[in-house]
Amino acid sequence: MLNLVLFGPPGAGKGTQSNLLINKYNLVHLSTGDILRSEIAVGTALGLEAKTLMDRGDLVPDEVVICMISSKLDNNADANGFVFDGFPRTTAQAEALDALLVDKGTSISAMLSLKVEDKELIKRLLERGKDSGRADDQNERIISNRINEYNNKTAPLKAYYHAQNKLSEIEGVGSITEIAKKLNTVIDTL
Ligand code: B4P
Repeated sequence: MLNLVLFGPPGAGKGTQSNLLINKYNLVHLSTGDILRSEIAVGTALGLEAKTLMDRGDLVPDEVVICMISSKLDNNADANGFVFDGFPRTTAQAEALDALLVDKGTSISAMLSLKVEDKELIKRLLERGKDSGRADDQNERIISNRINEYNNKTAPLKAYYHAQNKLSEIEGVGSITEIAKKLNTVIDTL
């Protein structure tokens, strides 16, 4: 199986590049952000709990997202592999993901980490906020909180995957096609 963690700060292009990767390599896309937003859209209890946190740019509790991913893995038992987009975001999530994949007789193939400077991230997210309807894209204070959450809780995962020899860092500035080509080059050597 090909199991990729697509990594990077908010607005780095994870969602954008995931959509290209799932088509090219016939993988299942698991975006915790998308799953949470669909829970909010249908008004589940989980969605209501997540909305307050997401609107502020805070992370949702580990137990909630781990449970969501676990059930998605069970529902896609025949997949060729997965693109994990926006998950894991904490060490507890990374450890839980490793354990879930061991249970399925597989493991993470690589972490692909997109590098983009804060100024560019803020510009992209404010631009998306003009029509995304997402409260967390609407103002610079919330975007800065998301970037802080990333720096404090999520960025340390690069060391976690580096220790497993699975980290590749890719420049995330340039055209979407150029960045996709760089990701494909790394994946094709796995
Ligand atoms: P996500 O949905 O994961 O949001 P994101 O980080 O903003 O998305 P992404 O990084 O994929 O956006 P993209 O670059 O594609 O999370 C939202 C919230 O959900 C979190 O803050 C948290 O509250 C919660 N959450 C989700 N997962 C969680 C977890 N595991 N644990 C706890 N909480 C969790 O797109 C950004 C913009 O850039 C787009 O407009 C795109 O068009 C543009 N863009 C992309 N590539 C570009 C390029 N090369 N050049 C110029 N623009 C580009």
